[in-house]
Amino acid sequence: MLLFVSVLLVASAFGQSTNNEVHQIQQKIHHEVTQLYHGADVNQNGEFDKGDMHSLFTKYDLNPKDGTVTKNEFVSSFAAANNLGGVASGLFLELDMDKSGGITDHDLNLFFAKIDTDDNGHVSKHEFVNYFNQLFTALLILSLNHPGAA
Ligand SMILES: [Ca+2]
Ligand SMILES: [Ca+2]
Ligand SMILES: [Ca+2]
Repeated sequence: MLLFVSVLLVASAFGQSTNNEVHQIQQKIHHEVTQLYHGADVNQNGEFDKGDMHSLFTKYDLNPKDGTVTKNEFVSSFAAANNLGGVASGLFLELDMDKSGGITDHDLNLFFAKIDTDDNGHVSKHEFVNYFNQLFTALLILSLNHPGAA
């Protein structure tokens, strides 16, 4: 639902922005997503796999370390790790697939299946970059138009 609303807002925001602004935002997102992909392939095997996802999850599950990543845990670690702090809250909502208020193993499995768009059990770089480009574009435009909302 969030994503659907975001896409509508992106559509209207793009209508108001100049092509140049849109281009700059897209370049920034592409750069950040590429960086994110390199950081996300924790075990350096050339694809984003479930092992990587769990390594990242363990990094976020710090305070307390209880198998659930809360919004606070996620937002503070994510904002510290890259230049995408503005989308951290929106990304948390996306990752909390079952809307339980925290990210757990259950969410990670649902999320992995969502990014694996061709359903072959592997998330390729192409799938990863495509997914996060779209998501971050939506969240970033949302946060620019509605500071504090995303
Ligand atoms: Ca925790
Ligand atoms: Ca959850
Ligand atoms: Ca795939």
